Amino acid sequence: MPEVSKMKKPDVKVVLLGDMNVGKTSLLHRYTERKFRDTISTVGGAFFLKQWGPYNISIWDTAGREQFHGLGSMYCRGAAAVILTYDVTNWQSLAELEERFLSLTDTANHDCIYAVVGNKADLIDPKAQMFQDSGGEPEDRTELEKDRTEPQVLSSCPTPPASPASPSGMILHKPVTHEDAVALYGRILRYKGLEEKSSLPAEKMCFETSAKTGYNVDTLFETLFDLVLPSILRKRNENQASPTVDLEECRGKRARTSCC
Ligand SMILES: Nc1nc2c(ncn2[C@@H]2O[C@H](COP(=O)(O)OP(=O)(O)OP(=O)(O)O)[C@@H](O)[C@H]2O)c(=O)[nH]1
Ligand SMILES: [Mg+2]
Repeated sequence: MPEVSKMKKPDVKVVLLGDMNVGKTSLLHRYTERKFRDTISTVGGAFFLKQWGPYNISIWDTAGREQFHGLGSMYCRGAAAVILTYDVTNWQSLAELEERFLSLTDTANHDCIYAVVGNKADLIDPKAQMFQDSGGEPEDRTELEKDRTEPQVLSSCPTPPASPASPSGMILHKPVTHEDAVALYGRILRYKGLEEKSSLPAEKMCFETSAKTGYNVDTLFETLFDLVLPSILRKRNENQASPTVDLEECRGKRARTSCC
């Protein structure tokens, strides 16, 4: 684990939220490592630092499993952007965003940006299926809490999806339309007390991605990074107006004074 005092300080925080199995960890792997690799269900959370121009952005991957639900609002504290992720083949995963995850964002910044992201588009959209990631260099990544980075042995029985069972016991996998996602985005704005007219439009903030092929993954993260720049600048201005005390520096000074 890197020494915390030597780590670059993140200027801003972006958080991935959503039900288990929707592909949050896979999206982050695709973006940072340009790979789709086997995952196991996340425990707790982990962050990855991304240098964006002169700024450092921490991207937080969180656990979707119910047992970690309580941690969600802690991860969202002070977030400048939240990526509300669902699985396009699983309607319940979209419903869960509203029922279980939206309230966790109450601790985010007042000007937090919300993206609604339908992952696994390769399963329903030939465009996403045929997409080929043009590559790029993998990112240096920093992990605070190691969750599941060891490659998992390929299994014919992946983590079961968090879908409800029908009365007959069949798993329900009703696909989600883009209109469903747009409607949810509208309800998120209402929940936040925001006017649609003065907010970022749903067309810009509802994405369909595939962590498997890389479809729309760079567009998602980089659109958000551009959108959080004003938040970074505001934070820097606030810090300049009321500078914080650097404890390390103080300790150093005190030590120097006492030994002279
Ligand atoms: N076809 C397809 N499968 C995907 C995609 N993204 C993820 N998966 C698969 O979905 C399963 C869950 O992916 P994860 O990335 O672990 O999901 P998660 O949201 O991080 O789940 P938790 O950590 O439990 O919250 C794995 O079997 C992935 O291989 C995708 O874009 N397309
Ligand atoms: Mg995960």
